[in-house]
Amino acid sequence: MSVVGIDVGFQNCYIAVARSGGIETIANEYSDRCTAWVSLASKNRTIGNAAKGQIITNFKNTVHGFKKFHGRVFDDPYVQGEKPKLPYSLHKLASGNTGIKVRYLDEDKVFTIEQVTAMLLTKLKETSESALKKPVVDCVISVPSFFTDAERRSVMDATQIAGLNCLRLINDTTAVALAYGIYKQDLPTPEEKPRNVVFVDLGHSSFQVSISAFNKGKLKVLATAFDPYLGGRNFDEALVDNFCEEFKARYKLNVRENPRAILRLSQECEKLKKLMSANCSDLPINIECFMNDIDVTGKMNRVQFEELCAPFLMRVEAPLKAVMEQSKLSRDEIYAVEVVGGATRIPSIKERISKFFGKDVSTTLNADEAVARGCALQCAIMSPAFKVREFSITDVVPFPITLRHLLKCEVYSKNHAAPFSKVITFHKKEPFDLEAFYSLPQELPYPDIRIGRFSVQNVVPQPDGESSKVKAKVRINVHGIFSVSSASLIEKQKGEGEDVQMDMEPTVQNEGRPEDQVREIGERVTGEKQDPAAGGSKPKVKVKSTDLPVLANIIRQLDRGVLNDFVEYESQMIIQDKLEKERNDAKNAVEEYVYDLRDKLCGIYEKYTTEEDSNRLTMMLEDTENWLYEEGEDQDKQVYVDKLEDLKRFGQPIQDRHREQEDRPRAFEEMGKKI
Ligand code: ATP
Ligand code: K
Ligand code: MG
Repeated sequence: MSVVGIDVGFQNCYIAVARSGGIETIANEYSDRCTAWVSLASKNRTIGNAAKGQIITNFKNTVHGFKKFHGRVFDDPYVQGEKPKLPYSLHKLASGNTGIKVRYLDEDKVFTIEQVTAMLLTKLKETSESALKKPVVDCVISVPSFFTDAERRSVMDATQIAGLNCLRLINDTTAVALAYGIYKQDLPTPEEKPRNVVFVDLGHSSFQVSISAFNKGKLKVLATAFDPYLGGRNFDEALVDNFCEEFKARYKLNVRENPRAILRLSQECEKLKKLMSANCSDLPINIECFMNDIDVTGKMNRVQFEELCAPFLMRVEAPLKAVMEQSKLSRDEIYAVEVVGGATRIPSIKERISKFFGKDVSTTLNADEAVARGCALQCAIMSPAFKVREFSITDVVPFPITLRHLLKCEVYSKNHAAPFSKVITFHKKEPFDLEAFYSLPQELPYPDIRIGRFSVQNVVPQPDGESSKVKAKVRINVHGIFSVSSASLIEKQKGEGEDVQMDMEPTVQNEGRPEDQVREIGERVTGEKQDPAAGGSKPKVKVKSTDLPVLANIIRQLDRGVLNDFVEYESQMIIQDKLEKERNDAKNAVEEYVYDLRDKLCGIYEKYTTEEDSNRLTMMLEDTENWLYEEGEDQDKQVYVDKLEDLKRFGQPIQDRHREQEDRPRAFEEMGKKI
């Protein structure tokens, strides 16, 4: 069983794995991070860092910045706001969801967001597999703490398309908290006052803050707060806007109309932004042949940058304030403020955080890798094959959830512990629907508050015609996803008396539970089933319980049949990529052979061939080289394999004669040693 943690960032993805030595992050062929880019082309896909190289030549089919399209409809204000900024096209799917339109295999194709993320996950899976040298299936993946049900379900579908088994979707800041706490030897004992630590993650697209209370062997998230639309990209965009205006004035260039130029400018602005984190003085931006063969230059310093980005810098405080208010802690009860995420390297961000809490921020964790490490640790905890310290995590519900039948009742309040199950009792004579939705529209990152409709089926009256008692179990699972997970009809056995309840609505009682209407069941992360009937202290009443089917109709969820088709299609694309790679490798082998042999014919092979043979072979090599640029440019793999065979028929004898000659003195030497 593999132990893998994946941080799927808006810009950067990291993988951490457990090996015998502990948790380590792994690198792909380019670097320790995998850029969240996917490029589609006429023969294959390029995913990760290599895709970034495609943006200039294939920008319309090179997809990035798609993480926050999960669970969102095309008409969503955020999606509409992003649309004009993207070099690729978005498409409204029949379901209303956001799709991505590209050319792939010389056809117009629309991919769902789940498919695009699955492509990225396929790459991350392959990277993990080549590092671990075994198949990777089980993993833990991070999501922003503010991801709603629709977003989480969508990410889960993506993991399934990629052939991964996600044991847990863990919130970014919770993963960081785990990475912080698990190795700490000096945490307070369970009886002592916990140690409260603030975790701040400012990534490329979003800002997340949480407070966790630590005791030995456990952490409890107290509160989370966020600005889902504040991240490093805002600072890049501010710089891009600034230079677009400047270049318009100075060079009369309309940069906005040229997607390629915008992409290049964005990259340069990001570099400039990073340089400004380490440097106060004027820093240059230079782009050669930017547009219309014009070279452009500009400059900026940190003071100007902060002025330009003041509206974004101002937004840092609100989530910090919100998280403190929710936790009801005072500032002197905060032990440390740990910051991670690339954009916390901006000095004035750090200053603002530190000023707010009245203490220096700590950077004891690796700002880039902490999330992935936390994910891998969670995976190790959940894996029976791996021994790690016991460490229990209690997370929180980010948005309050209400269930409506005839009346509304809030089943999960904000910051309610998660994962968590509750049992709600209804008195019904017929099947009924429960609508789940988020209680506070103003807190949600998008306008649609619905979660789904759950139909409790097969409900019948009691034999005496009275209402039946129906127990429905609602839960927030390990992924932070809500559902009405099961229901049962409780039939009174003859002779058992119980008052018939007249009200048809559940009364939610989170504490005190006078009539046991709602029973809370704390859930363990191990996922073991808990008996909803266990733990009650009432005298035993003899009842017969019949399971009732619950039909779930989830908002914006990918159709299950379609999901299976996508699983199939992803594996076809993987095969296609593999075949294309083999074809390219075969072609490269011909090219390499040509160059190698030509060099050697005028060098070390010279004395092993006649001048005539050598000339003929050189001609052949030259013909092949030309062929590779003309009709040989794009052939099937077998054509290249045959071509190489052809060349080898002439080249190999020379090579053999050379090797024989080389080996001879060595053989004598060996013999000499033996004698
Ligand atoms: P998200 O968490 O929003 O999904 P992500 O995880 O991909 O995004 P990170 O990798 O944490 O984001 O951070 C990337 C951001 O950090 C980019 O905007 C990048 O420009 C910025 N960044 C990285 N290094 C620096 C630096 N030295 N100074 C300023 N910004 C930086
Ligand atoms: K990241
Ligand atoms: Mg991140």
